[in-house]
Amino acid sequence: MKFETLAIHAGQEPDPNNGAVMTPVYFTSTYKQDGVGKPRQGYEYSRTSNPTRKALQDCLAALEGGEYGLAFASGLAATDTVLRLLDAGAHVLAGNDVYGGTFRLFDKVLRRFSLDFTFADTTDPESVADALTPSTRLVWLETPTNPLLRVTDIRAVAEIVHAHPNRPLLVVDNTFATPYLQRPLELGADIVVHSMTKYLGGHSDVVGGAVIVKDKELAEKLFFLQNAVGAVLGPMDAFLVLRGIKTLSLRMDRHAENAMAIVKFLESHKAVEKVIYPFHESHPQVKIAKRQMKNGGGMISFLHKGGREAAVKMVESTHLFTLAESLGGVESLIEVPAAMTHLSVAGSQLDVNPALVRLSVGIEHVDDLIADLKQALEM
Ligand code: P1T
Repeated sequence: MKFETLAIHAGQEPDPNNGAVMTPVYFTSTYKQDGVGKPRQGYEYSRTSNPTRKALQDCLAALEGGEYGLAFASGLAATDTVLRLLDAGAHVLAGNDVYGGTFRLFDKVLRRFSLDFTFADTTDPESVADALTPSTRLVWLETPTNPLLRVTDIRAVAEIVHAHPNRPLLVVDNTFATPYLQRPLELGADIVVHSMTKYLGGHSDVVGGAVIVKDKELAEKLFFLQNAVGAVLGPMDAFLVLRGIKTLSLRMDRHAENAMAIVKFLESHKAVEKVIYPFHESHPQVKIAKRQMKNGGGMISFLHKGGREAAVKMVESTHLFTLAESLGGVESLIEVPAAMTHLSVAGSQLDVNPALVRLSVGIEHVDDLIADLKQALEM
């Protein structure tokens, strides 16, 4: 079946008890057993498994072209659980432009558990090859990255990583693209991670994370960790994400259509130094982006010519674009990453230009969005 059909039906059947078309929200922590050690339909306890969460997990697996999906309480909980596949002493090679919270988890938390991290420019497959060490067990990519929208050739990096004698795991955080635009498992990645808080949920009303894999053995390790660590998604949140996913394709098409028009507006505005968008001709990896993504997505970053102060003034002057962290909802958001979502990378190798403005372009009418940006740029 095609993506749009899977988004509505995968993992979801009318309820066998009463025919309810929408997946019920199973608010239960535990399940009656028919005898000692005889759970019904495999459900024992909701940290381990819950039917609403299972429907979402199965849907996610189908959308990413994987076999197994796992849902977590947040994107970072998903990331943390994946990193727990590793043993102390392992080296992780990560992209040098990742979400500030991912960097903070790696640098400030997981280093304390004797994992070693280095950050490299993954848009250049050669730098990945150079940065692999005999201890590398995992390579972590975002593409497009947050907030610079850099694009990594997943297939090229997968070939390099898998040719290494350790065969490290290649993980792709697919939050910005979503499986509608890009399917990393089909390009050679071993694990896909999402912040479902963003486009998958799509309505800024839920925090959640996901992990999707193809390999059975890897899935067994991850299901063990999901249960043993316990950072699971609750049933109400699973329902909200299931509902959000049903319109993912429509939303992503409109996000991208609006973003393209806004890119055109921004590039011709005198207060804008540089516009960054994966499908724009000036983007250094535009060819790769067009090869591995269906459209350019809904995220735009741009440098304000007036520097930090002008950027701050501008984001404080919009009316429709809400000044807020996060992204991927139907409503448009605006922020200054250096002072907000990426504050935790300040002073590190991942430092972000303070004049950078990030837009999460919503699905409002594009004329209203452009008018709002115009008045804010011209305040
Ligand atoms: O917020 P959470 O659901 O825990 O997801 C973390 C995360 C992981 N990966 C990417 C690419 C992300 O963008 C995020 C969260 N990002 C923001 C909150 C933000 O505004 O950039």
